[in-house]
Amino acid sequence: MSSAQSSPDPTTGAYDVVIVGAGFAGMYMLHRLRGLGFSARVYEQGGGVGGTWYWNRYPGARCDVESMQYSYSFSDELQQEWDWSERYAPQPEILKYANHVADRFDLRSDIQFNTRVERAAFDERANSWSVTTSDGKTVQAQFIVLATGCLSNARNPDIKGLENFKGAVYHTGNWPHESVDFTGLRVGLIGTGSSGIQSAPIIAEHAKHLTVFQRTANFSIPARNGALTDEERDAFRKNYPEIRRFAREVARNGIYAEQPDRGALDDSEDARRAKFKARWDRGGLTFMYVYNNLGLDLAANDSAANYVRGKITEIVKDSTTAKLLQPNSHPIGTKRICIDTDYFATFNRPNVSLVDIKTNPIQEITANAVRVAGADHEVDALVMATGFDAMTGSVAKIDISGRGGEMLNQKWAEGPKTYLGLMTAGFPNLFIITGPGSPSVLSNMIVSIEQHVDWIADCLVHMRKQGLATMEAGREAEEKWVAHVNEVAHGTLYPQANSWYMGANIPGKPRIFMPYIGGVGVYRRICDEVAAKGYEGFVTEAEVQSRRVVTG
Ligand code: NA7
Repeated sequence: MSSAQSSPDPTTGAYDVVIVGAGFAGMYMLHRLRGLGFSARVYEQGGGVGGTWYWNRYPGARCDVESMQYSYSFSDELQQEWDWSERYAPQPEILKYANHVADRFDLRSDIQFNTRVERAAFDERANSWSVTTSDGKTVQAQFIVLATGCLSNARNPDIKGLENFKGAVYHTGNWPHESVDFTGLRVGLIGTGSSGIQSAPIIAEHAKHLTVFQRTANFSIPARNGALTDEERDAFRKNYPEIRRFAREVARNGIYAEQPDRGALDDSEDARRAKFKARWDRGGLTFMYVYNNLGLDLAANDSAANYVRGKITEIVKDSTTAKLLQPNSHPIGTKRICIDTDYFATFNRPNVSLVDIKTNPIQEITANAVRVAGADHEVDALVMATGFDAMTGSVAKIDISGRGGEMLNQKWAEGPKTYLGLMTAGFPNLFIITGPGSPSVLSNMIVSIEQHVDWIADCLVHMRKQGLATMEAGREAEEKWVAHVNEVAHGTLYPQANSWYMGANIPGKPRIFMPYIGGVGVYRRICDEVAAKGYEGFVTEAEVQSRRVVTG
């Protein structure tokens, strides 16, 4: 464990590395760099660590990957000592864990909170980055690592009249720190992605009335959440080496689970139903991994989708509402599948109603109502569960200029281009953690974060040993990787959905399937091979003798 605060170079005042963001990616990056003797400064716009888990404080917020797996693996002491209370940790507990990690590894001294990185410009003469922050200061660093998160740029939709609404408006991705009391209020909830689906049942328990405005009906599987027993925790702890290895190398999505060995249509209808039932009863994301072709074959996918649609009909008493809640516009799993606690049953409550805004979009929001098809649905408060400008949104908020003053936003105007999701050509020494073109949001994020951080740390050590001043993605390697990411995506059903994976939730955003869907194990092997071949596809420049920026 390192404890000393990073000091910049005493003569130049420059850091080796600036890290943007103190979520799980930024914290682990800092920890690794310190251990390797690099000086690093982290800037975090929030008032504390935790990233996504700092901002998403809405009622019912919890992770949809099981806690024993949604946790760091880099320290065995950490994973042995931390007690997760439930199968799926609620947001406050994940935030507590993030704070525990920050304290345990003494990270805070190198993190500047309440500070946004506004601009980063590569200086070609100095081979370093000039990083300007919201407090008006500029620092130099040889490297910049964007640990800005994939679901961190909350997006308020542009709905006519929203500014005229007299009641409180909340966004799930930017929830107040104080508790919000909906008792006795009529609440309107716009959005039925994971955040809407998690929060609706809790809001309904308190509100006088909850009106859910649904544009796209979503598939959701019961979480079957519950307290973890000591035996369950111990079983994980004893087997962590194998569980973590499996998650990294074998499971496509970085989650240790039984792997499917056959396609859905290889089983008889009865056998198929029995398997779907077993997974439904067990609950959780692994519903989608009962067969190996649900993301590839539409007929196979339909069998799973029909099963879930049938379950919705069983749960929801009013047949019109049940029909509306049945997703029909996309194959199951091609929009991030949701994991819920009593979402569909919530519509059986007398104080909950569902309004279809697909057939008739919201016309306008007035001082006290949401107007749809000429009818005013009166509400006292609005909850926007309308999602994020995913994967690229937080990168795009920073003015980043690379070689020749090229702006990253301009380079990515037609869609993000990266080599391995880690670097982008023309922007030397700039790394992105879980960037577009890597498995990222299709995986257990912590598995992907640790892989990227370790790869970047190894890369910086390599550069230091070799006396390299810069490294950047080669244009040709980048083109090939972008084509490969696209090709793999188009071999699946995923591009058929208007999902945030495709940028489809942001008007005007290019429709590109952003994450790499080849699986975390395959991807890790590719990254490791590239490194083993001397960082094949990357372009490097040696240090000029008189200028040694990296020390140690
Ligand atoms: P999501 O999954 O992007 O969901 C956003 C929801 O908001 C979705 O139902 C959208 O409908 C709806 N939406 C977005 N804009 C509008 C407008 N303008 N009008 C009406 N409805 C709208 O975000 P979440 O926060 O729920 O979840 C993000 C991820 O966090 C999740 O996948 C997990 O990985 C955790 P649409 O589907 O676009 O028709």
